[in-house]
Amino acid sequence: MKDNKVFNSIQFLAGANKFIALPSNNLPEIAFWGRSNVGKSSAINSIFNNKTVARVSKTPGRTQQINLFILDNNVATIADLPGYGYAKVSKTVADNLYQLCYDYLHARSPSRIFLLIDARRGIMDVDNDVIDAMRFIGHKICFIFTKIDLIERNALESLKSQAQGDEYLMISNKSGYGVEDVRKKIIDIINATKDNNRKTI
Ligand SMILES: Nc1nc2c(ncn2[C@@H]2O[C@H](COP(=O)(O)OP(=O)(O)OP(=O)(O)O)[C@@H](O)[C@H]2O)c(=O)[nH]1
Ligand SMILES: [Mg+2]
Repeated sequence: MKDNKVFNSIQFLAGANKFIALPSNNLPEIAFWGRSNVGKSSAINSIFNNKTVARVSKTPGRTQQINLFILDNNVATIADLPGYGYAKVSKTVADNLYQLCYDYLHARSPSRIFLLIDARRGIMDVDNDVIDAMRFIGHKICFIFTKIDLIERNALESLKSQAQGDEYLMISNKSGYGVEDVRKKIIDIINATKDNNRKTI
């Protein structure tokens, strides 16, 4: 990581649909979670300047495992979690994926969870269930409102009020709006975590 807040590299580390199969480490770790198709994988690609490292799909519900990436040769781990709330995935698959994410968040204790919310829809009931679960575990949430290029400027205020005192950021992976703010936030999280030595199982 250079002083000018640009990340140098991101590399795929591992993907698994069983929590136990994920390689553990003690690096600061940041998880990207949110509804299916909200733009998690696209955000990882734009934040870390790599167009293809995380697989982006026009079809929702494609990512059915947790994918881990290593930032700047062991500065941090980035986790791309499978999205929730996609109606066309069977209930069994959806329940298994949710359990996978829940186990991950519970046992692996990421330094921060970025909860991505489609700016056109705002926080939905299905997000609130996840938010409640994360608060129950004791996780700090940072909302990222995505697809800002698709909403009117005057809709931004109502989004801010939805964050209700939690940290929030806004990005467009299409225009690049807000991406630099997310990078700064990630650097702050990494620096704050280094001293605390993130616990892993
Ligand atoms: N207009 C616009 N489209 C976006 C933006 N971010 C992502 N998309 C599009 O949204 C779709 C889904 O993006 P992904 O990054 O695959 O979403 P995801 O949250 O990883 O989806 P799952 O892995 O299925 O949960 C793709 O067609 C992207 O091109 C954005 O900021 N603006
Ligand atoms: Mg994805």
